[in-house]
Amino acid sequence: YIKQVLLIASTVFAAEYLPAQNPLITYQYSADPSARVFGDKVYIFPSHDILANENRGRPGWFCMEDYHVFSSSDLTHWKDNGVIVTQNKVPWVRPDSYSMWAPDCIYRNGKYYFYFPSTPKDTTVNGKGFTVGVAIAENPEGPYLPQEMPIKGIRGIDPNVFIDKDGQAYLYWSEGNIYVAKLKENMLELASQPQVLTHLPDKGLKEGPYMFERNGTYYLTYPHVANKIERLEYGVGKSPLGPFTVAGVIMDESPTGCWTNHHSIIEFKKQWYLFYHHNDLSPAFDKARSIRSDSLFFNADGTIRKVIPTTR
Ligand code: FUB
Repeated sequence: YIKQVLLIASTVFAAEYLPAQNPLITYQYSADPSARVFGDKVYIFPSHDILANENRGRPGWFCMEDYHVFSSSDLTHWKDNGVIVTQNKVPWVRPDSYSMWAPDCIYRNGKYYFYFPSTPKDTTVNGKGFTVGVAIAENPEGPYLPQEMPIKGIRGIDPNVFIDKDGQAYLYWSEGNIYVAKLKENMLELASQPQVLTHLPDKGLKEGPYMFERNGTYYLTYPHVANKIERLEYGVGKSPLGPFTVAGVIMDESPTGCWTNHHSIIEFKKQWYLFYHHNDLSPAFDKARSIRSDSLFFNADGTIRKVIPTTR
Protein backbone atom coordinates (compact mmCIF):
# COMPACT_ATOMS: atom_id res chain seq x y z
CA TYR A 1 0.00 0.00 0.00
CA ILE A 2 2.79 2.44 0.96
CA LYS A 3 4.62 1.63 -2.27
CA GLN A 4 1.46 2.38 -4.25
CA VAL A 5 0.97 5.72 -2.49
CA LEU A 6 4.60 6.66 -3.16
CA LEU A 7 4.28 5.67 -6.80
CA ILE A 8 1.11 7.75 -7.27
CA ALA A 9 2.68 10.70 -5.44
CA SER A 10 5.84 10.55 -7.55
CA THR A 11 3.74 10.44 -10.74
CA VAL A 12 1.61 13.41 -9.65
CA PHE A 13 4.61 15.53 -8.68
CA ALA A 14 7.00 14.36 -11.42
CA ALA A 15 6.46 17.30 -13.77
CA GLU A 16 6.49 19.86 -10.99
CA TYR A 17 9.38 19.03 -8.72
CA LEU A 18 12.41 17.12 -9.82
CA PRO A 19 15.26 15.77 -7.73
CA ALA A 20 18.56 17.68 -7.74
CA GLN A 21 21.11 15.33 -9.19
CA ASN A 22 22.65 14.97 -12.58
CA PRO A 23 20.89 14.87 -14.91
CA LEU A 24 18.55 17.59 -13.62
CA ILE A 25 15.56 16.51 -15.70
CA THR A 26 14.76 12.83 -15.96
CA TYR A 27 11.35 12.57 -17.61
CA GLN A 28 12.21 14.25 -20.92
CA TYR A 29 15.37 15.02 -22.87
CA SER A 30 16.84 18.48 -22.42
CA ALA A 31 20.01 20.09 -23.82
CA ASP A 32 21.89 23.38 -24.25
CA PRO A 33 20.96 24.81 -20.83
CA SER A 34 20.99 28.60 -20.74
CA ALA A 35 20.62 29.39 -17.05
CA ARG A 36 19.69 32.87 -15.84
CA VAL A 37 19.08 34.42 -12.43
CA PHE A 38 15.83 36.40 -12.46
CA GLY A 39 14.84 37.73 -9.04
CA ASP A 40 15.43 35.07 -6.42
CA LYS A 41 15.18 32.11 -8.81
CA VAL A 42 17.31 30.38 -11.39
CA TYR A 43 15.59 29.76 -14.71
CA ILE A 44 16.91 27.26 -17.22
CA PHE A 45 16.01 27.70 -20.88
CA PRO A 46 17.17 24.45 -22.52
CA SER A 47 16.61 22.92 -25.93
CA HIS A 48 14.17 20.03 -25.90
CA ASP A 49 15.44 16.97 -27.76
CA ILE A 50 12.80 14.57 -29.08
CA LEU A 51 13.31 11.58 -31.34
CA ALA A 52 12.81 12.02 -35.08
CA ASN A 53 10.66 9.55 -36.98
CA GLU A 54 9.17 9.23 -40.48
CA ASN A 55 6.73 12.08 -39.69
CA ARG A 56 9.08 14.54 -38.05
CA GLY A 57 12.70 15.60 -38.47
CA ARG A 58 15.52 13.48 -39.83
CA PRO A 59 16.12 10.13 -38.09
CA GLY A 60 19.61 10.02 -36.60
CA TRP A 61 19.83 13.80 -36.27
CA PHE A 62 18.78 16.46 -33.76
CA CYS A 63 15.02 16.91 -33.57
CA MET A 64 13.45 19.74 -31.55
CA GLU A 65 10.09 21.45 -31.90
CA ASP A 66 9.60 23.50 -28.72
CA TYR A 67 11.13 24.94 -25.56
CA HIS A 68 10.21 24.53 -21.89
CA VAL A 69 11.47 26.76 -19.08
CA PHE A 70 12.43 25.32 -15.69
CA SER A 71 12.80 27.29 -12.46
CA SER A 72 14.15 26.73 -8.97
CA SER A 73 14.85 28.79 -5.88
CA ASP A 74 17.21 26.23 -4.36
CA LEU A 75 18.77 24.38 -7.32
CA THR A 76 17.27 21.26 -5.79
CA HIS A 77 13.63 21.35 -6.78
CA TRP A 78 13.02 22.19 -10.44
CA LYS A 79 9.62 23.28 -11.67
CA ASP A 80 8.70 22.71 -15.30
CA ASN A 81 6.74 25.81 -16.33
CA GLY A 82 5.68 24.16 -19.56
CA VAL A 83 6.17 24.99 -23.23
CA ILE A 84 7.04 28.63 -23.89
CA VAL A 85 7.68 28.63 -27.65
CA THR A 86 6.76 26.03 -30.24
CA GLN A 87 7.82 25.98 -33.89
CA ASN A 88 4.33 25.95 -35.40
CA LYS A 89 3.44 29.18 -33.53
CA VAL A 90 6.49 31.09 -34.80
CA PRO A 91 5.47 32.86 -38.02
CA TRP A 92 8.92 32.78 -39.65
CA VAL A 93 9.95 29.17 -38.82
CA ARG A 94 9.52 26.39 -41.38
CA PRO A 95 6.72 24.06 -40.22
CA ASP A 96 8.97 21.06 -40.97
CA SER A 97 12.00 22.61 -39.25
CA TYR A 98 12.32 20.56 -36.04
CA SER A 99 15.46 22.66 -35.52
CA MET A 100 14.61 24.74 -32.46
CA TRP A 101 18.24 24.68 -31.32
CA ALA A 102 20.04 26.28 -28.37
CA PRO A 103 18.25 29.39 -27.00
CA ASP A 104 18.98 32.13 -24.46
CA CYS A 105 16.90 34.63 -22.51
CA ILE A 106 17.58 37.99 -20.87
CA TYR A 107 15.71 40.65 -18.91
CA ARG A 108 15.60 44.29 -20.01
CA ASN A 109 13.28 47.21 -19.24
CA GLY A 110 10.54 45.09 -17.68
CA LYS A 111 10.51 42.41 -20.37
CA TYR A 112 12.09 39.01 -21.00
CA TYR A 113 13.67 38.50 -24.41
CA PHE A 114 13.98 34.89 -25.54
CA TYR A 115 16.40 34.33 -28.45
CA PHE A 116 16.30 31.11 -30.43
CA PRO A 117 17.72 29.76 -33.71
CA SER A 118 15.81 27.84 -36.34
CA THR A 119 15.42 27.47 -40.09
CA PRO A 120 13.26 30.09 -41.84
CA LYS A 121 10.45 29.79 -44.36
CA ASP A 122 11.71 32.86 -46.20
CA THR A 123 15.37 32.48 -47.12
CA THR A 124 15.52 35.89 -48.82
CA VAL A 125 15.76 37.68 -45.44
CA ASN A 126 18.97 36.21 -44.02
CA GLY A 127 19.85 33.57 -46.59
CA LYS A 128 19.69 29.80 -46.33
CA GLY A 129 20.41 27.88 -43.16
CA PHE A 130 19.79 28.95 -39.60
CA THR A 131 18.86 32.39 -38.38
CA VAL A 132 17.79 33.79 -34.99
CA GLY A 133 14.47 35.13 -33.75
CA VAL A 134 13.10 36.64 -30.55
CA ALA A 135 10.00 36.08 -28.43
CA ILE A 136 9.00 38.52 -25.68
CA ALA A 137 7.27 37.99 -22.33
CA GLU A 138 6.26 39.99 -19.27
CA ASN A 139 7.33 37.14 -16.98
CA PRO A 140 10.16 34.62 -17.26
CA GLU A 141 7.63 31.77 -17.27
CA GLY A 142 5.86 33.35 -20.25
CA PRO A 143 3.65 33.54 -22.20
CA TYR A 144 6.21 34.49 -24.88
CA LEU A 145 5.07 36.21 -28.05
CA PRO A 146 7.32 35.45 -31.04
CA GLN A 147 8.22 38.27 -33.42
CA GLU A 148 6.90 38.00 -36.99
CA MET A 149 10.39 37.90 -38.53
CA PRO A 150 13.89 36.85 -37.43
CA ILE A 151 16.56 39.44 -36.56
CA LYS A 152 17.86 40.93 -39.80
CA GLY A 153 21.53 40.27 -40.51
CA ILE A 154 22.08 37.01 -38.63
CA ARG A 155 23.01 33.69 -40.17
CA GLY A 156 23.90 31.09 -37.60
CA ILE A 157 22.96 29.27 -34.43
CA ASP A 158 23.19 29.41 -30.64
CA PRO A 159 22.40 33.03 -29.75
CA ASN A 160 23.81 34.26 -26.44
CA VAL A 161 22.95 37.71 -25.14
CA PHE A 162 24.98 39.79 -22.72
CA ILE A 163 24.26 43.24 -21.25
CA ASP A 164 27.33 45.13 -20.10
CA LYS A 165 27.51 47.41 -17.05
CA ASP A 166 27.05 50.48 -19.29
CA GLY A 167 23.74 49.05 -20.56
CA GLN A 168 25.00 48.08 -24.02
CA ALA A 169 23.62 44.71 -25.12
CA TYR A 170 25.61 42.29 -27.28
CA LEU A 171 24.48 39.24 -29.20
CA TYR A 172 26.90 36.37 -29.81
CA TRP A 173 26.24 33.44 -32.15
CA SER A 174 28.06 30.83 -34.21
CA GLU A 175 28.42 30.14 -37.91
CA GLY A 176 31.75 28.38 -38.39
CA ASN A 177 33.26 31.10 -36.19
CA ILE A 178 31.96 33.03 -33.21
CA TYR A 179 30.28 36.32 -34.17
CA VAL A 180 29.24 39.30 -32.10
CA ALA A 181 27.16 42.40 -32.80
CA LYS A 182 25.72 45.16 -30.63
CA LEU A 183 21.96 45.14 -30.13
CA LYS A 184 19.78 48.22 -30.27
CA GLU A 185 17.97 49.32 -27.11
CA ASN A 186 14.84 47.54 -28.42
CA MET A 187 16.79 44.22 -28.23
CA LEU A 188 15.29 43.25 -31.60
CA GLU A 189 17.72 44.71 -34.11
CA LEU A 190 21.47 44.71 -34.60
CA ALA A 191 23.15 48.05 -33.90
CA SER A 192 26.48 47.13 -35.51
CA GLN A 193 27.83 44.93 -38.27
CA PRO A 194 28.48 41.34 -37.10
CA GLN A 195 32.19 40.81 -36.45
CA VAL A 196 34.13 37.59 -36.13
CA LEU A 197 35.90 37.22 -32.80
CA THR A 198 39.60 36.74 -33.35
CA HIS A 199 42.53 35.38 -31.32
CA LEU A 200 40.56 32.19 -30.64
CA PRO A 201 41.37 28.67 -31.88
CA ASP A 202 41.47 28.67 -35.73
CA LYS A 203 39.39 25.54 -36.10
CA GLY A 204 36.72 23.63 -34.22
CA LEU A 205 34.60 26.55 -32.98
CA LYS A 206 31.23 25.42 -34.22
CA GLU A 207 28.66 26.53 -31.69
CA GLY A 208 27.62 27.54 -28.21
CA PRO A 209 29.39 30.83 -27.25
CA TYR A 210 28.59 32.18 -23.80
CA MET A 211 29.81 35.53 -22.41
CA PHE A 212 29.94 36.66 -18.78
CA GLU A 213 31.83 39.29 -16.82
CA ARG A 214 33.52 38.98 -13.43
CA ASN A 215 35.65 41.63 -11.70
CA GLY A 216 36.14 43.58 -14.95
CA THR A 217 37.25 40.52 -16.95
CA TYR A 218 35.10 39.40 -19.88
CA TYR A 219 35.00 35.62 -20.21
CA LEU A 220 34.15 34.30 -23.66
CA THR A 221 33.43 30.61 -23.14
CA TYR A 222 32.79 28.09 -25.91
CA PRO A 223 32.81 24.40 -26.88
CA HIS A 224 35.92 23.62 -28.95
CA VAL A 225 36.57 20.51 -31.00
CA ALA A 226 40.25 20.18 -30.16
CA ASN A 227 40.24 16.40 -30.36
CA LYS A 228 37.23 14.91 -32.23
CA ILE A 229 34.47 15.99 -29.80
CA GLU A 230 33.66 19.17 -27.92
CA ARG A 231 35.29 20.34 -24.74
CA LEU A 232 34.45 23.57 -22.94
CA GLU A 233 37.15 26.23 -23.10
CA TYR A 234 37.40 29.96 -22.57
CA GLY A 235 39.26 33.14 -23.41
CA VAL A 236 39.50 36.36 -21.45
CA GLY A 237 39.46 39.98 -22.57
CA LYS A 238 38.98 43.55 -21.44
CA SER A 239 35.91 44.22 -23.60
CA PRO A 240 32.84 42.25 -24.73
CA LEU A 241 34.17 42.65 -28.27
CA GLY A 242 37.58 41.19 -27.41
CA PRO A 243 40.26 40.58 -28.37
CA PHE A 244 40.32 37.49 -26.17
CA THR A 245 43.31 35.52 -24.98
CA VAL A 246 42.76 31.77 -24.84
CA ALA A 247 42.89 30.92 -21.13
CA GLY A 248 42.08 27.25 -20.54
CA VAL A 249 39.69 24.34 -20.37
CA ILE A 250 36.51 24.44 -18.27
CA MET A 251 35.42 20.84 -18.85
CA ASP A 252 37.11 18.01 -20.71
CA GLU A 253 35.52 16.02 -23.52
CA SER A 254 32.87 13.45 -22.59
CA PRO A 255 34.64 10.20 -21.69
CA THR A 256 31.80 8.27 -23.30
CA GLY A 257 31.66 10.24 -26.52
CA CYS A 258 28.70 12.65 -26.38
CA TRP A 259 29.80 14.84 -29.31
CA THR A 260 28.24 18.11 -28.14
CA ASN A 261 28.53 20.00 -24.92
CA HIS A 262 26.72 23.30 -24.51
CA HIS A 263 26.86 25.38 -21.39
CA SER A 264 26.12 28.55 -19.44
CA ILE A 265 27.68 30.00 -16.30
CA ILE A 266 25.90 31.97 -13.58
CA GLU A 267 26.47 33.24 -10.06
CA PHE A 268 23.61 32.51 -7.66
CA LYS A 269 23.70 33.26 -3.93
CA LYS A 270 27.48 33.87 -4.03
CA GLN A 271 28.30 30.55 -5.72
CA TRP A 272 29.16 30.11 -9.40
CA TYR A 273 27.64 27.25 -11.40
CA LEU A 274 28.25 25.61 -14.74
CA PHE A 275 25.22 24.24 -16.57
CA TYR A 276 25.97 21.80 -19.40
CA HIS A 277 24.66 18.61 -20.93
CA HIS A 278 25.45 14.96 -21.53
CA ASN A 279 23.51 12.03 -22.97
CA ASP A 280 22.82 10.38 -19.58
CA LEU A 281 19.38 9.03 -20.52
CA SER A 282 20.40 7.94 -24.01
CA PRO A 283 23.90 6.45 -23.91
CA ALA A 284 23.58 4.95 -27.41
CA PHE A 285 22.38 8.13 -29.16
CA ASP A 286 24.10 11.44 -28.38
CA LYS A 287 21.41 13.64 -29.90
CA ALA A 288 19.01 12.89 -27.04
CA ARG A 289 20.66 14.75 -24.21
CA SER A 290 20.08 15.76 -20.60
CA ILE A 291 21.07 18.89 -18.73
CA ARG A 292 23.41 18.88 -15.76
CA SER A 293 24.88 21.37 -13.33
CA ASP A 294 27.99 21.55 -11.16
CA SER A 295 29.66 24.18 -8.99
CA LEU A 296 32.36 26.24 -10.67
CA PHE A 297 35.31 27.86 -8.90
CA PHE A 298 37.82 30.55 -9.78
CA ASN A 299 41.47 30.72 -8.81
CA ALA A 300 42.77 33.88 -7.14
CA ASP A 301 44.10 35.13 -10.51
CA GLY A 302 40.63 34.86 -12.08
CA THR A 303 41.31 31.68 -14.06
CA ILE A 304 38.61 29.01 -13.97
CA ARG A 305 39.25 25.68 -12.27
CA LYS A 306 38.37 22.72 -14.43
CA VAL A 307 34.95 21.28 -13.54
CA ILE A 308 34.77 17.53 -13.06
CA PRO A 309 31.24 16.33 -13.87
CA THR A 310 29.17 14.93 -11.03
CA THR A 311 27.14 11.92 -12.00
CA ARG A 312 24.47 10.32 -9.92
O1 FUB B 1 21.13 21.30 -29.73
C1 FUB B 1 21.47 21.44 -31.08
C2 FUB B 1 22.86 21.93 -31.19
O2 FUB B 1 23.76 21.00 -30.60
C3 FUB B 1 23.10 23.20 -30.41
O3 FUB B 1 22.59 24.33 -31.03
C4 FUB B 1 24.55 23.12 -30.24
O4 FUB B 1 25.10 24.01 -29.34
C5 FUB B 1 24.75 21.68 -29.87
O5 FUB B 1 24.55 21.46 -28.50
